[in-house]
Amino acid sequence: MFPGTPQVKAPEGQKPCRARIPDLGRGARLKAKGERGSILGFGRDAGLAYTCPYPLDGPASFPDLPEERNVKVYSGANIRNVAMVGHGHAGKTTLVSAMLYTAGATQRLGRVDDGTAATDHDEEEIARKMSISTGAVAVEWGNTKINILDTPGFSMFVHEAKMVLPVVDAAIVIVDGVAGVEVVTQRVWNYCEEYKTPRLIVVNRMDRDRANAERVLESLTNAFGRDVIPIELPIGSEKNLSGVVDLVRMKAYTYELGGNGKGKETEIPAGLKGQVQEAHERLVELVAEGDDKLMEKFFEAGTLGEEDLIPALHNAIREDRIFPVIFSSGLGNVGADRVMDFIIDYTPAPSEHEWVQGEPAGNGDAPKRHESDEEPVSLYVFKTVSDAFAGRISYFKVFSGVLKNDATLQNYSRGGPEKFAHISIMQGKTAVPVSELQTNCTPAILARLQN
Ligand SMILES: Nc1nc2c(ncn2[C@@H]2O[C@H](COP(=O)(O)OP(=O)(O)OP(=O)(O)O)[C@@H](O)[C@H]2O)c(=O)[nH]1
Ligand SMILES: [Mg+2]
Repeated sequence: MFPGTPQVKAPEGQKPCRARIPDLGRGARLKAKGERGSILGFGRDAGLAYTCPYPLDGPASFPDLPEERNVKVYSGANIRNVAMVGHGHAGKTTLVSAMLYTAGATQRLGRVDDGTAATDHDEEEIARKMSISTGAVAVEWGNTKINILDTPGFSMFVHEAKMVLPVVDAAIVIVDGVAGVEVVTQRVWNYCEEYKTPRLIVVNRMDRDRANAERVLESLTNAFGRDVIPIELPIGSEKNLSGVVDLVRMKAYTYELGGNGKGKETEIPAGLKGQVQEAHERLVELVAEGDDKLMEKFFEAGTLGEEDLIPALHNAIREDRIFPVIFSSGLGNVGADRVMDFIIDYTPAPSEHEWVQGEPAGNGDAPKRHESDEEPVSLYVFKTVSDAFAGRISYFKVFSGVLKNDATLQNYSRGGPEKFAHISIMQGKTAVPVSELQTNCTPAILARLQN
């Protein structure tokens, strides 16, 4: 037992309070006025439990605890679950490495080519320099935790991308800056259509010779229609790629190729101003088209500010009315910070789903579950593999309730009970054991199932 009751830093506008630590068990959860948060920080005392008498919706700090004992708490609104999907070699795994490095989760930029990318850790993946199965990592960016599933793009393994769509709230479609839309890009797009998954398109590898934003944008609109619209433009290309312009906030960010990935806010380059203005106006018009009130405002003022654009774009993306496009170079670490910003601003949080509908058991009704710890446990297994040593391992996402280690649940697809032993959270190649999992804790969790 950890002695004492540390002071918890209250979110802005709320009174500070005392936190109680009832239990030091792994995976213990934070309870705060019916609100729920997941616990990060897998240090020596992973998963400390705290109770706190006010709702928390951001990271809570525990200043009285030694550094390595600090944990962060996230509620549904501060979680994003996304899948990286796209054609093989478009740079999905490298971009995930760039996000991890930029967010300070790794000390160096992991590379697929030298076997150090976090989500390509299998021996076969390292030898072939490509993803073969889905890799999972979580990254903390600002006050949000982004759970990322990195799927393979090689056509023989692309079914993995389809398997994960039911457990994510958005797909990040990665497209090569030279090749544009390729065969597998179209395939993953069709999967997203089937599952109605909101999409954010990242045109990546913009530092390559012959990378061309205009040509790729044309190939995207030809393939997927006029609702595909840039919300960023690159500054320079090929070896001279130096940054991006945010068309919503109308700000430019510059980077050092191969640098720390943190963009510096600067003036929009003079030579790009005309093109940026034109692209901004097209974006504003498209966003206003989907909303009568905004349309009225747009006609009155002639334009819309970011305070209107950001929420309207967020809703349009959630409803699959707009497919925004941004630009990056994973290997050069240009724009990875903006990819994370855009994921947070524009892709839906799990708490935005009112409920999820399960399969009916026998002739009964299909159960509806709300995203809440208070509901009965329901989860969706998106992948099961057989391991020579560990036996049957399943990857799943908890949609409602709290799953305890060693719990037995009813399997609706096959009928019969399933026992969940050794439940863990995946972070790259590391499986972190936990004693329980909360709703939306992460979509990449694994358990050994025994019938
Ligand atoms: N020039 C350049 N090369 C890149 C970039 N991103 C990735 N690459 C290279 O492209 C190759 C493929 O990168 P990956 O990150 O493995 O691509 P992927 O989309 O994960 O590929 P699959 O796992 O096979 O679907 C590697 O050799 C990378 O080093 C980039 O931004 N610029
Ligand atoms: Mg990959």
